[in-house]
Amino acid sequence: MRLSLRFVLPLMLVLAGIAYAVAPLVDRLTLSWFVHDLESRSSLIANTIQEPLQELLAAGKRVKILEFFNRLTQDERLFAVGYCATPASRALATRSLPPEVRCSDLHLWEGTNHLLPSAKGPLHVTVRPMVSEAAPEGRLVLVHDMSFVTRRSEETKRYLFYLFMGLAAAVSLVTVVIAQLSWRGWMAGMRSLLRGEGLLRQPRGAQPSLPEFKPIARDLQRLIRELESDARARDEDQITWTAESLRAILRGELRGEDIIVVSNREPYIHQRRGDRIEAQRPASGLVTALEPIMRACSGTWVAHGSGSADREVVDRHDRVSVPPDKPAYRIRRVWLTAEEEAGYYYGFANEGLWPLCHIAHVRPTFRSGDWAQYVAVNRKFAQAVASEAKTKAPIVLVQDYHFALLPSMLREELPDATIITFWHIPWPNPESFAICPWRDEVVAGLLGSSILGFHTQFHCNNFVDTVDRLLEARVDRESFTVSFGGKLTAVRRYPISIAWPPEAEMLQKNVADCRSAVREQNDLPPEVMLGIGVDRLDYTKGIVERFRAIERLLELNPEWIGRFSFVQIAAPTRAGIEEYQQHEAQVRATATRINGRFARRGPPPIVLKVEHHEPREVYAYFRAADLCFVSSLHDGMNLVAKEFVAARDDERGVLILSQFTGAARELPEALIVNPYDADQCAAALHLALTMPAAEQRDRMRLMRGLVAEFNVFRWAGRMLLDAAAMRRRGRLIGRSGGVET
Ligand code: ADQ
Repeated sequence: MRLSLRFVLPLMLVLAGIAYAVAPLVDRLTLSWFVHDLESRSSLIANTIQEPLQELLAAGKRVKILEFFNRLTQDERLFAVGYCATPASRALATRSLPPEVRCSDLHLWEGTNHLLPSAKGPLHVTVRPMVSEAAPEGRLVLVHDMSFVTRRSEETKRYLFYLFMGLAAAVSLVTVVIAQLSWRGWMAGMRSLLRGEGLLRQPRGAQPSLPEFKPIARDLQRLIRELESDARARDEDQITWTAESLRAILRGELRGEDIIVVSNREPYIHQRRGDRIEAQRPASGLVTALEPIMRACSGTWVAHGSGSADREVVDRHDRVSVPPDKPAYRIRRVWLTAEEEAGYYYGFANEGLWPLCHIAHVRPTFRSGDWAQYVAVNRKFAQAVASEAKTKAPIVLVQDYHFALLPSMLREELPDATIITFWHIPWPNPESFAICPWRDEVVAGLLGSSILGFHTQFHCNNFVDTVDRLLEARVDRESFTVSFGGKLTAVRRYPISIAWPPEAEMLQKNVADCRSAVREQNDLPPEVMLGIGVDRLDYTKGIVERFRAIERLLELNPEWIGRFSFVQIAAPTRAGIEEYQQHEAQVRATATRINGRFARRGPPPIVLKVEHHEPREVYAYFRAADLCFVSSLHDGMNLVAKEFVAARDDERGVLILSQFTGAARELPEALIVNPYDADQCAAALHLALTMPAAEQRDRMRLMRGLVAEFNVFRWAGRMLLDAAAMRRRGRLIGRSGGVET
């Protein structure tokens, strides 16, 4: 409307100006037409009255002549009539004859258009010869009132003005309608461009993008990306990422935003210990990373309530405020029946998706009953999130493979939400993934996300290839976005990490004390060289392959027998799944067999501790060890590798790292190995055990520098800053789309 006025008013003024400019021309034109008419009219009158006037003149009836003239002037336009017998005589005329009309001047006016001004308006004087024998110089004067010409001219000007105004309105209307239509077309095109659509191949039935955008599209997208990466580079150079800086940035960037985290595991588990209730904080990188966000934004964390006292501490909406000593955010607990947990968690998530996504040669098991529970539990969480949302557009952080369907379900419940999904495990190639009977549903479910994060670019590539293979979606490999069902998902790499610096408590005990204490606790001689492995007892971690590598080391370099021991801390996990029970048995049997082979001469080569340890104890083992061996057959990232590096503030110790971990891409200074190659791993073990202190320090320094810089606060902060930028861009596009409507 505002645009219409801005356009129509000037146009009307211009047209009004034109109307006024042409008015004098109209005046002149109408005057010449009317003068011509009056000439004709005067000739007609003169011809018509000639005969009766001649007769009256001949009869000398002056009175009759005057009556005759007066009758003639009853015509509203004929103002006066007069007759001059000679230039010297007095005019015989009606009283209305203007005094300026004198017989002496008539011969001058004959044949011309003579106009006289008067109070009523201009008068038109016509002189016609009225020759008779008695008066050879006789002349008839006809004076017409021309005020009607002025009136007509005014009327004409007025109509002309109205005509131009009407014309202006019509032209404006047509122009505004056309402008609106093309503006909307352009804006729609621009919006789709900014969203990354329109450049790529169109799915069948989709509207083709506006051809006029194509030349600028790539440039525009490149510019946006450059600006974003510029800003990102600037941010990341300038920010030292700590829990505090993350909190401060979030307060600035996401002031007042409604933030909800969804994960299977809760950040605080309430357990009953006799008549006391304890709030346990699981040792998880995820909790460490996301808690500062929740504290900064007073968010809500939706998770499965699994603790024995969880139900006792919640309010009637199943909420509890945490941390217990200083409440800053709340947990909304979702209760699962045993059947739901069996199908959703143990079944589809851990017997289906986990082996499907890890290439560890364990076949996934797919059961339709598990799938049904997985769908139902995802739906249950979607409803819980929707009921916790304080605004229509919250930021929801969905964690891991337990919730592949949640993003699209949430999108239905909260269409304006910004959904960031992080997939903590690898994404396999499309051929491997395609064996899942519900592959399309899983991929489509994830594409409900605004941002979908993986640890490595390789996993991003695999996901995008899978989408390309399975769904009718548009994939832009330049911006790494997928457009599916009219919604855009950005697929991004966010390598997870650990908190840096580690909590002071973890490094409290000095390295020398850790070395002696750990050896003592495990009945190992003080001088024995020590290796360490810390994992959940999971077949993807390559524990059996690790033990075989140790066996091979002792075969190839027997000088290490009795001088090297490896402590494996293995936390029991998913013990309800048969595959894990078999794996545990295999791990135990392999350790026993190898120990049986080499234990005769001194301490056992392998010390297997199948139990959970507190993080402080784990760090003491890291500090006590000469090497840490991470031999995952496939691992999204592997935080143990980073924790070992963080624990070594003495800059000693060697990390042996599987090439199949995400961490291997970030820590090339580790000894990178193929865990399936026992000889290569044995050589790496030997190299580590003999590595000079200076080389250990050089490698450790570089790795510590990387973990310090790319820590878990950066992981969380980067995702949220991207979400904030996405929301800002969305608002901008929304606003520019709303201007003219
Ligand atoms: P996980 O497969 O659990 O994580 P990882 O990244 O190594 O693997 O994290 C394990 C965590 O548990 C570490 O913090 C470690 O210290 C701790 N831990 C392991 N064994 C323990 C024990 N016996 N006692 C105490 N603590 C123990 C998944 C993916 C990974 C990804 C993470 C984070 O499989 O690839 O790095 O998520 O995204």
